[in-house]
Amino acid sequence: ANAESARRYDAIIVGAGFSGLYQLHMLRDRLGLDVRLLEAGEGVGGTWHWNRYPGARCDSESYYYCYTFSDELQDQWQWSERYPDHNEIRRYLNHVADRLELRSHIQLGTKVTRATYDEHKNSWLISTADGERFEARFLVTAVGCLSTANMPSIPGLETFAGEHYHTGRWPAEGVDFSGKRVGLIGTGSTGIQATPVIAQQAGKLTVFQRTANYSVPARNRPIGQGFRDWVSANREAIRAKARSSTNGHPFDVSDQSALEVSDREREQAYEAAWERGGLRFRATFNDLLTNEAANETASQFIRDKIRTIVKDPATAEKLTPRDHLYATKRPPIDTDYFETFNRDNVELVDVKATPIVEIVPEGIRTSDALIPLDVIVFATGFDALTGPLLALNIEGRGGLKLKDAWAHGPRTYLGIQSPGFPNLFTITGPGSPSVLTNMPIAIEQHVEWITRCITEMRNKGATRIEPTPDAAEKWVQHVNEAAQATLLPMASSSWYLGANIPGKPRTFMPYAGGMARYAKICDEVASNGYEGFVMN
Ligand code: NA7
Repeated sequence: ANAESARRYDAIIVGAGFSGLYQLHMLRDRLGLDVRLLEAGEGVGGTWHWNRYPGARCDSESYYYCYTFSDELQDQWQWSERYPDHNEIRRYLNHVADRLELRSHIQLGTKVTRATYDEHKNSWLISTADGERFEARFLVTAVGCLSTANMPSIPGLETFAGEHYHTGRWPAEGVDFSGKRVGLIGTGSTGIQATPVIAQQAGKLTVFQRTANYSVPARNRPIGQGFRDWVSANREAIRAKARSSTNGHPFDVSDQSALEVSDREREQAYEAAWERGGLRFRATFNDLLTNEAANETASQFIRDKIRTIVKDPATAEKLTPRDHLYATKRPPIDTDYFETFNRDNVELVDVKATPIVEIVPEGIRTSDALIPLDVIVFATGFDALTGPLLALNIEGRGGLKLKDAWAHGPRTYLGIQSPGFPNLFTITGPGSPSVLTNMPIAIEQHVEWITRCITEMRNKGATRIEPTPDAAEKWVQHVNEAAQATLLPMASSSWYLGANIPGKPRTFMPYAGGMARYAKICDEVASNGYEGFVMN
């Protein structure tokens, strides 16, 4: 094939989730660019197109897990529950695609397999699995951070006589568990959401746990009209608060240290947060993510709760996390997770004590038992942040491959661009706050920054932008320092560090300095004539 047959656009966007849809709207409708959005899935929704496993639900609350850029869009939509489930989010994103009339510029079922920068033309050449070719000045990746499924290589999987599924690639038609013997591997946010729901349907559920996890009740519930009215009346304030927060959530973080209150006050505060439910448990005190002794009080509170809820002491002991602190790995929230282990049809296998040896036609063999299974569910997570970008086989200036440029960890400037890859913008890329925040807020900030950048390039007559190696070097260092100022790098098995993928470089990938601080840095960079970038 030659480039002559490529279809030309001003910009190609990859991915039709929250990021891609908004970026398409901005570049097409605000800037008037000729844009095409390529999406591998057969529908819009991004991560919510694929994550349809039982119990799949957002951990951010619906009133702020949505776009905030358009009052009209907000007026046209009503959420039904405190936390939206995958069906409702998918309906919402389809609604947005319709309202903004985006579909005519979205090409579904189109998997990008290669993207190569042509220095001579100052263009990106993009190829797809079906052999289509595109050419565009700008390439914007909107591929998400948790979209490349991690399938552990367990010997014998191909011999398994039953069915197996990864939660992040769930069949649209669903899976019928009734009466079946189900094995679920993994106890991250996904496994913790899926366990109670599968347990209700399955004949028998065996949960294979490698690392015990902290989880706080979500306290999901239907949304009433009173709350909706409050949200409409306070829309601006909610948005402002989310944008000026550390994690993109519009709630207050306590101004007290966990160590400056009496034992009784502390216990009452945790108890109240436990009852209120959700990720805001993290905000009970202001130093839970920065002070080990402070965090230990929260961690211990949750460990005590697990012991109270789970009736069998041996199971409770296995479920009690001891090798990391609360919220140093992404904290799950749940609906009856620990309670589920009181059911007669649910069993827990600690694979640190009795490792999985192999999969056989009948089921999973651990070091001390054969567990017969009809279905295996892999809730084993993702090759986070870098995985989806590396899967695009990106090749920059002078044939530089992204996978080589990032061989020792991702090197970005602001998480948005990488030296050697001109005119490539990575929404929620490594080095941005992304996965540490409420995603839509982080996404809006990125999309708006990229849109402003391209606007200013056009005003100046510039056609190329790329960060200097020095700016990227300093940013990587800053990302590292920001992580070190928190307890997050202490969790040695976390996917923030790439530790869940064998052979992946261990480096703390997201920017832990907070959403507000990050947005301020990005604004200053732009206002200072795109400091650290070469624009010409
Ligand atoms: P996570 O958080 O990466 O969880 C994956 C789980 O799978 C975790 O408990 C892992 O144990 C476990 N795992 C991974 N590989 C294996 C093998 N080989 N054997 C046994 N257990 C294994 O992914 P999730 O999908 O739950 O959540 C991802 C994010 O999506 C979530 O944080 C939200 O942001 C949304 P480990 O802890 O590594 O020992």
